[in-house]
Amino acid sequence: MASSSPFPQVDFCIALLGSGGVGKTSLLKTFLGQTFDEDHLPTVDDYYVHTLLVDGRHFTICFVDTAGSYSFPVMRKLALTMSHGFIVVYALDDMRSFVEATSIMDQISELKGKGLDSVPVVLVGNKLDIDMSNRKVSPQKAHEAFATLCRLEGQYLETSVKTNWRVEKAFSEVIGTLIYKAKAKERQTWKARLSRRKKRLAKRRKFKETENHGECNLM
Ligand SMILES: Nc1nc2c(ncn2[C@@H]2O[C@H](COP(=O)(O)OP(=O)(O)O)[C@@H](O)[C@H]2O)c(=O)[nH]1
Ligand SMILES: [Mg+2]
Repeated sequence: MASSSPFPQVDFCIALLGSGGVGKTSLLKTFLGQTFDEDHLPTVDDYYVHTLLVDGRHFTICFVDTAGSYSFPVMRKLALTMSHGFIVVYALDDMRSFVEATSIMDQISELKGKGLDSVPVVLVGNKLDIDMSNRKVSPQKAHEAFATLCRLEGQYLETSVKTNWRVEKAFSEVIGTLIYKAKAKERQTWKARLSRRKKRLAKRRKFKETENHGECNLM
């Protein structure tokens, strides 16, 4: 049946968060097959709907490319609330963007980490191609920051969009976890359905047996 909603049905939403200028739009565009752009055009909030074929099944994913920093706090909150997985980006040559990224991870943990289900998050240190003398955050510091947020499921990765290094991995980590969780949920639903059906059949059988023994007392 055709949907009356103007929006396509999506399986998951993944938000890219982080300060302005760290490479969120570049990461997403490169993942979606567009070429790397040296120019920085500040993003408002962009939504990309993309279909992926995994194990013979199509998954529709909405990517939310958010504006950096505090420019649009309401939009930021909306992206946090509506998304199922997160890619939090900072630039390796920018300490402020790292501090901002840890604060964003705190917010995600606060908002999403209270349920039983953990939330897939990848923390990305981008611009690995820069001169290492300009590096402001050590890998150790970043790993430590990630480890303190134990309710978040995921990992820390260093990428370079410029040299197309580990861009795909940043996305496949989050997407892979979401698909795994969706399949596990489906399996659980089927198991529960099967068990309900078995119970119903057993009840019916018991009722028939009682009826055959002439002990049925229904009117
Ligand atoms: N050297 C380098 N520059 C990058 C990299 N990724 C993005 N940039 C540049 O950083 C600037 C900001 O990128 P953009 O994707 O617009 O950042 P956003 O504001 O976080 O979406 C642009 O000039 C990009 O060309 C990278 O891996 N290495
Ligand atoms: Mg952008």
